[in-house]
Amino acid sequence: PANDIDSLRRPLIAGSEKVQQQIIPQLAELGNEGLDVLMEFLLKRRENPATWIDGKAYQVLYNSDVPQAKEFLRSSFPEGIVPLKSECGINYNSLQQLLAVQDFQAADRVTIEKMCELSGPTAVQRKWLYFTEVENTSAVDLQTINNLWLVHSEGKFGFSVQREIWLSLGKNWENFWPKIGWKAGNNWTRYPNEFTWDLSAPRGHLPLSNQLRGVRVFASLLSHPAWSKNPE
Ligand code: UYC
Repeated sequence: PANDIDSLRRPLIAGSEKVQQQIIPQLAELGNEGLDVLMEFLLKRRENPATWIDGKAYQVLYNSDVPQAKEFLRSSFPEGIVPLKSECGINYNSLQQLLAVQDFQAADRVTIEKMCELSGPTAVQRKWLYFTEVENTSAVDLQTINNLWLVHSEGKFGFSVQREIWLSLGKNWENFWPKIGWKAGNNWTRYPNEFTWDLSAPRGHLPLSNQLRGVRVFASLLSHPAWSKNPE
């Protein structure tokens, strides 16, 4: 195993994302020594914004039952690897934890709840948003939610991914829905069972945004300044 570790350690640190993506599960198979390399990797990269590669390494440690891994995360990354910044005093720990175990369905529900919390008590009671509320939502908080989704989904899910696809289609909704798996032919995908709650989903499939009351809320979300401003 010592040999295996050495031959994986170097490409984990210096390899391309594709190589890193393949190496992380191999290290996970190698027990404590493999986990040590993942811990070292996360510490080394912690000054830089977390990417989905960090997310993969973090998830291996988070989902391991090895005590050293648990202790490492408790002391070095108690709130995960995405800074849980909020301008509105909102706690994103529950979202972080659901995404760390890739429970995308529960994370999707919590995302809707947090978006309502961000808009205030009347939106929380209503359980859905007005587009005017979305326009006034904090960019910092939206970026936190989005970064959590990106980092824990191999960069596949998140509002910024949806925005990128939407823009690439010239903001054409009818082309957009099938592209992200929300409509097939004339049929809307039915909530919740017809949606794909794992990484086999198309890019941009999650998080969901109920279209029952029209497209304006989603349009406001995808047009929000949070996505054109540099993250702070
Ligand atoms: N649902 O079909 N959706 C709900 C989606 C529509 C409907 C929730 C997404 C089309 C009803 C979420 C799509 C439609 C409810 C989503 C989708 C429809 C409901 C839970 C593809 C009928 C019960 C959160 C665009 C043709 C609740 C919430 C209610 C719920 C998401 C029906 C996350 C992405 C147009 C009847 N759907 N939704 O908001 O409000 O309740 O009555 O989008």
